[in-house]
Amino acid sequence: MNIAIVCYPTFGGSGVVATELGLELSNRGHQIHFITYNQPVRLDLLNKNVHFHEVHVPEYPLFHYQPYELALSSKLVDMVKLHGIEVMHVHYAIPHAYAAYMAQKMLLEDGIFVPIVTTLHGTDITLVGNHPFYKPAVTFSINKSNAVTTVSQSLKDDTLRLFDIKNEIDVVTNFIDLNKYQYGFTECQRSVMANDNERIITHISNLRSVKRIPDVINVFNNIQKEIPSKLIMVGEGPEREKAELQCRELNISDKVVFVGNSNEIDRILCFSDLFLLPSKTESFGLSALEAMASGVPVISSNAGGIPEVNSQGFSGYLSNVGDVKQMSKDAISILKDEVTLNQFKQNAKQQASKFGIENIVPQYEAIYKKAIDNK
Ligand code: GMT
Repeated sequence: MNIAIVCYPTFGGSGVVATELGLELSNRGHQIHFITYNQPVRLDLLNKNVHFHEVHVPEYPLFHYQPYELALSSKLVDMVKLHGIEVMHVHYAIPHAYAAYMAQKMLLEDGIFVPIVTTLHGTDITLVGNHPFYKPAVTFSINKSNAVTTVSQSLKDDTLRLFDIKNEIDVVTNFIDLNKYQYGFTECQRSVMANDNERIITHISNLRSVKRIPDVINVFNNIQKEIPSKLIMVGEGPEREKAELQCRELNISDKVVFVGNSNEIDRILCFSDLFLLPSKTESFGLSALEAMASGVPVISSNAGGIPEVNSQGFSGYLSNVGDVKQMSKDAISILKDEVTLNQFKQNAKQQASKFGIENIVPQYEAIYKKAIDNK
């Protein structure tokens, strides 16, 4: 199939999922056209089946806001005509599903029908899309899509609860390419980050308030009082400065490393012993799945779709949002001895294998095929 993938190219789960999906589809022989305003961050492997078409939005002083949706829908029309694209898979409702609908209508004027598959990722539903400013447009875009998917059952439930949806929604969970996480311990370079006697705790996110960064720091603070350890904070975002201040106030700055955005997530996870994800909301928690695929147990909240990913008492532990005391207790219980930690590490890998890319990508292929056949 000839497939257009529209996504955010920045660091963030939805862009990562879209990119990994496109790459796997290209390995399976499909022609993949990424259409977005920058080359997606994890798209470093351009091959003969992968194409990247940049959406330019020329600066024009009259416009206070540059019209990205317009540029994107025009680009979609051009690319469909030029490359014979058969389906547009848009990740994130705002503004991608909306722009795809406009493209579909323009193409129909020329007698070309291209179905839209919209994948909802979470923040487009629970945080941004639900705002009264966007809600009518998001509802419309979901209802006008030819197929709609969510990355967890929890997100499907939220979508149906928050919007007036007439369309069917399929749950297609996020996935992981387990082969990318098969480092041997010797390749991990653990000593770069910590002493031999220290545990390494990791958090990866865009450091926004929804990730509850103060809880990450407080849980770590409690852990390090009992067990020598380091915290690696990966990602950039508005909470970073406050988090650094919190570390100074707790007098643990020498034990916390802020590494910023990284393209080497797998290397960092390779030497991690525990992953923290205490989010307030989380449709899925792709970072937790990436951690588990690397054999890193997860201490998380039980918000949104996280319980569909992290298994209580097996791959880690889940607690109510904000229950720092319980999270700290559970973390220490995992880290306290080698035998327990190694068992949880093995379990984490086993749990991650339920989300193998080879099981999930065929579900998207079937959805594309159905949408194309239903012309
Ligand atoms: O978590 C974020 O802030 C980024 C956001 C995104 O839109 O990229 O992530 C969402 O999509 C991911 C991929 O499907 C999910 O794993 C995240 O749970 C989801 N984030 C939230 O629901 C807060």
